[in-house]
Amino acid sequence: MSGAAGAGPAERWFADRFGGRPEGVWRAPGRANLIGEHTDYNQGWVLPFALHLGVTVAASRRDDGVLAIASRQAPGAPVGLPLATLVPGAVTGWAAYPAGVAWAVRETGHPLAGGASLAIESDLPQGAGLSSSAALECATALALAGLYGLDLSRPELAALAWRAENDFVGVPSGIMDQSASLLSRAGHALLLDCRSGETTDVPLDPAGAGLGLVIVDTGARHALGDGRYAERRRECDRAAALLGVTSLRELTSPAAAAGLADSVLRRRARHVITENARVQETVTLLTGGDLAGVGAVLRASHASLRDDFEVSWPEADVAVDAATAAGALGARMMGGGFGGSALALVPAGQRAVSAAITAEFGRRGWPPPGFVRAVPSAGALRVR
Ligand code: GAF
Repeated sequence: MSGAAGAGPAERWFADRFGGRPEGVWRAPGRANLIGEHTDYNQGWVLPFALHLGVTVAASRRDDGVLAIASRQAPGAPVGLPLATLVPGAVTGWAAYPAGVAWAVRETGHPLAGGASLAIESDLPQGAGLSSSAALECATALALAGLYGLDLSRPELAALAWRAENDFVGVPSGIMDQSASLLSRAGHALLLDCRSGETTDVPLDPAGAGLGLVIVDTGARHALGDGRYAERRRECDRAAALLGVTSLRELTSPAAAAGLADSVLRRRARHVITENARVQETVTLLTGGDLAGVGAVLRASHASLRDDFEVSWPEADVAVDAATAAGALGARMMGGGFGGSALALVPAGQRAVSAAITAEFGRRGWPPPGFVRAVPSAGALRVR
């Protein structure tokens, strides 16, 4: 494990900023999404898995009612926020995420009386579409629950981390990322039914299948709050309303989208309907031990995200095409879109795919992409 995976770096950072030893250390992973993109806020299915990279929070209670936060990725004096002043919109920038979680915890009736000191350390690249924000929220939620002995289940913690992001920070995300970070099991992907909240662990063992899952950080940065993600959400809601259903999840046949006169809404609905079917297909393949068969499903997902949902971006399209041409079984863009990472399913130990993607980027004068081997890992936990 790299960087901040153990308790040590966060504990040292805590000692540096606040002095002494923290009461505990908690860690929450980022996520990759195998399949099920832009389906969570349509009440559909997603199939993400936790990464080995994540955010670690070393924390102690305080007695002055202040939330003091220091991030090693944003050096400077700790940010000090009196808990009583936490209201949506009051905090901006990275500190809004942990502050939003403290706000959400208090909103559920747990006062966190004395406040807390949080020292944050991360080995997740930011803006790479690997859910660094959700990992920060989930590590903070787990830390505050641990410090104050709060009786909150994992799904409840995911819900309040999601609430922090939506209602405090003001980013209209779905529940996938927080669920993946808190509920995943090592060696498995997490099948989440976003309508019922029901989860199922689905075996995902690339190495055992002689394959590898590679994350390609395209270097193009994205922000969920830039308006385009929210626009997609509005389009989906509008399509569902016009089709007379409470959510696009209710529709199972792509033919249902044909009832929409507006060609943009028709394509948005078609993506959601076919993507939900691809999640089911992927689960069937994985359950039957056919990870290689998932390659074709990943390729179809990318085409749908590119052509129907229109959330792909040039670097992702080039990475996916180059990966496939160089021998990947399948590849697709990942996450909200407009920047971030792609995911490729490759034969184990194959360097041809990353070499081909790097060469294509170079040909276009783009900076070389980053590569991370994605290992389906455990969800958030107390490290010490
Ligand atoms: C982002 C959001 F945070 C998720 O909720 C999900 O909608 C995803 O984009 C798209 O599938 O990661």
